[in-house]
Amino acid sequence: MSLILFESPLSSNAQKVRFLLAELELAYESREVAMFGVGTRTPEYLAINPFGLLPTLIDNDFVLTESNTILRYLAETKGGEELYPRSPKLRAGVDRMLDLLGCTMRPRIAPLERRRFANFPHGVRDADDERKIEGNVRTCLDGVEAILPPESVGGYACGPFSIADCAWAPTLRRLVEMELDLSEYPKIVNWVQQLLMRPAWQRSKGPDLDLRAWVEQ
Ligand SMILES: N[C@@H](CCC(=O)N[C@@H](CS)C(=O)NCC(=O)O)C(=O)O
Repeated sequence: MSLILFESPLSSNAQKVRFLLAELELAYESREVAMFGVGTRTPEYLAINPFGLLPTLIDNDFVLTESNTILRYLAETKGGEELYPRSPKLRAGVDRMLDLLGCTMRPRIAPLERRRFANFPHGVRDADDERKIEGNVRTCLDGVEAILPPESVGGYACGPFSIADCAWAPTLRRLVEMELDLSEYPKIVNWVQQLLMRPAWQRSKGPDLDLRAWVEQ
């Protein structure tokens, strides 16, 4: 079996996949591609991933893009079936968390990450602008807190640990790094604590990020 992951330590979407690979104890070859259009827009990388985005997984001769699709594929094919349940209602719960992350949370939190970590727009910090963006993130967190199951059924996104947790971990980590006040969200706080303590996350999360240093180079 040969797995190759095109990734970057700065990519939250690649972190999801690294986390699942670590949970499944799967060996893979890591190929680092520089982000922010540097390595991702080269003809060589575009030939592998025409969107110029990370991550890309190659499983022998099968090339797969889209991080959540990669999570589903690895769970289904590499021994992680219990992490992506078959029963339609349980599966829908996991899919909901994957879609919620990609379609609702990421578009809201990415502008805040860019301002806090990447010093974008350069040299300009606007407290009102950041408060407004944080408000959008909080509206989504209100909903997440409302739908998270009680701690007694497992404490993860859908109760037991699943690929939804692998997907959310890098974004939850950013919430902590941004020091967002999470005190109104006891279920989210418990979820973050459980998730970020997992040995596979500790092994795969990579170094703490200093995007500002990278961007200013
Ligand atoms: N929907 C895609 C989004 C991938 C994505 O936006 N990746 C970012 C890194 S997290 C990227 O490669 N950006 C291009 C770049 O930095 O050059 C997925 O989930 O895989």
